[in-house]
Order: sequence, then structure tokens, then C-alpha cells
Amino acid sequence: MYGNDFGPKITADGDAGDDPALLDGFQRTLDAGERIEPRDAMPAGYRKTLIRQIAQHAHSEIIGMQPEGNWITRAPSLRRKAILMAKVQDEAGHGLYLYAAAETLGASREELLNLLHDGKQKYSSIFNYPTLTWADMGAIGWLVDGAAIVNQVPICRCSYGPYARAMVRICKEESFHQRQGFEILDTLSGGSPSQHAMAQDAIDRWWWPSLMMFGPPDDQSPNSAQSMAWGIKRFSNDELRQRFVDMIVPQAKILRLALPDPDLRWNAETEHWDFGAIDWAEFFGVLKGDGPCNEQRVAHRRGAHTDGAWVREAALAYADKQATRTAEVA
Ligand code: BYC
Repeated sequence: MYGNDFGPKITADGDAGDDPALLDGFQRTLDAGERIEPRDAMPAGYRKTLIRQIAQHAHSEIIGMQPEGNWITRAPSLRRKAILMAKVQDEAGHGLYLYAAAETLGASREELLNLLHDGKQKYSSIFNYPTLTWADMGAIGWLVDGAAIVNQVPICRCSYGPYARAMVRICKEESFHQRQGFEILDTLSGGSPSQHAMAQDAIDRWWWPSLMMFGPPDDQSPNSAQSMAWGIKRFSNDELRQRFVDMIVPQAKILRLALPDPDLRWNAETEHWDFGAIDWAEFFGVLKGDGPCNEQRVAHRRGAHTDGAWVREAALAYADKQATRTAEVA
């Protein structure tokens, strides 16, 4: 399905096929802890898995602009507005780096966007929840970007070079995003009783969906084992979820906010925080399209794509003109 324009064709679609010599080279690169680059031979499944994950990641970044963009005009001060605008622009940039990384595997941005618009590729479950109050901007920054950092820092060491390199810059920006979320919540938590209540309400609504961001439990994660063997994922979904809980619990104390889980307690034996059961029926329902905002998010994305057609056409016409001029001069 995907061609690779970045190097010699190994098979019709640029993959190693069953050629043992090529597959051996791929495995040796992985075993040496080195990076697979676009021109290298790779198994078709490796390419397909990367395109699936990178596309889903890119889609999450651009769909993630919607719940936050919703609050730009209602930010409570000029400073907050400027910060939120910068953050939403960062998300667009993350989408661009990731679509560009997918392009090195032979999947064009247009093709991937069509798959998103047709509901054939996913984006993160978290963005199917509504942002009801200003405190939600704090909760998204602190919890959602916090979860993103925990999930994405290991991807900086992913075996595929372009994805790993894109993640380095993304993670730096995510750190700024998390701090701005923490600061919003810290301010609200220390404000009037109703501001504190608003912050607590946001945490109550975003906590469980944030835990779901890490994906299904390991025993229900069909892709994990192979992705870990290929060095695409470095840790399992449950390992990263636990790491996130361990990071957030002490931060919640500093924020003077409670996490809505009566089963949350320190386990001296494991030296981790135990937490309560996640409602996986809710997660799979959201994945199927039954979340509170699924329809709205995809409809808005399709609308934005249609409205932006003239920009793409103008850019192409300009590029054509430039190319003609350059050819004439040459
Ligand atoms: N939401 O076998 P599994 C951000 C799907 S952006 C929706 O464990 P895998 C941010 C999964 O795709 C956050 N679908 O899969 C942006 C698979 O279905 P398919 C996005 C999910 O890939 C803006 C099926 O469930 N981050 O943080 O091994 C503003 C079985 O799962 C979810 C990334 O994309 C989910 N939560 O592991 C602020 C990071 N979880 O594709 C913040 C990169 C699972 O077979 N991605 N599914 O139909 C990853 O690390 C991995 O893809 C995942 C899932 C851990 C998410």
C-alpha cells in the first residue's frame, strides 16, 4: 500500500520481504541499539506499525487543538491567552513533525488525513471529552500533557530515526505545557473557594480518562509485544501508566487537590502507588466512537480541512510558479 521514495526499492513497496539477508541486517541494527533510517530495509509489518502509531499520534496532536482552542477567546487574562495560543500552535507543530516522519515511510499527509476524516484511523481517546471550564485548561496541561510526557520520553529512543528525532523537540515543548497546566491549577487551587472547587471538578473529570491514554491493559494490548520487540515501544502500557500515577500523586498534594480514587494507596512492598479499577468499557466505547465529543471532533476537523482547501491550492500554485521560473532561468 505504501511506497518508499527515499531509497532503493527493496520490494515493490520498499520492504525487506522474506529476504533473510535483508531481515538479518534489520535485526542486527536493532540488536546493536542503532536506528533504522528511511533508506534501510525493514519488514513490511514494522513499516505498517510505525505508520499506524505515528499517524495516530499526529492526528491526536491536531485534534487536541480543538478542546484547547475552545478556550482561547475566554482565557481569563492577556497573559493566559498568549500562553494558550502558543500551546495550541505547538500542537499544530507537533502534528507537522509527525506527519513528516510518517512521510519518510511513504505515507503522505493527504492520505493519512483522509483516513482520519473517514474514521479509519484513530486519535487519542482523551480528546473526545469536553472542556467545560477554564480549569480544564489546567487539567489538560497537568494531566494530559503529563501523561503525554511519560508516554513519549521513551519514544525519543524509538528504533525508527525520524520518529525518535521528532519526539525530542516535542517532549521539550510538552514539558512547558505541563508546567503551564500545573501553574493554572496552582493559582485556582489557592484562589477563592469556588475557584478551588472548579479546579477539583476538572481533576475529577480528567483523571480517569488520562489513565486511559496509555492504552488497554497489557493483557488486552494486541500490538505491544511486537512493538516492544521492534524497539518502537520501550515500556508496556501498564508500566507507563504506573509511572504516571507515581509521578502525579505527590504533585497533587502540592496542588492541594484530591485524585478521585478511594483505592489510591502507597504500597510499601512494590514501592508504587496502587490505584483503583479503570472502566475499560468506557475506554472501548470511546474508541468505537461513543465518547461525548467523537462526532463533533471529526466533523470540525473535516470542516477545517475543507475551509483550508484554498490555502493548499494557493501554496501549490505558488510552488508551481516558482518551479517554472527556476526552470526558465536555468
Ligand atoms: N486512544 O495494542 P495497543 C497528546 C488503540 S497526543 C485511542 O496497546 P499500541 C497531546 C491502539 O491504537 C497523545 N486509541 O496499541 C496532544 C490500537 O488500535 P489500532 C497521543 C488507543 O499502539 C495535544 C488498540 O487501541 N500519543 O498527548 O501498541 C495536546 C490496541 O492498543 C489508545 C500517542 O499517540 C488511546 N488512548 O499502544 C496535549 C503516543 N490506546 O491502532 C496532548 C504514541 C490504545 O490497532 N502512541 N489505542 O486500531 C503510543 O504510544 C501507542 O500507540 C499507545 C497504544 C500507547 C497509545
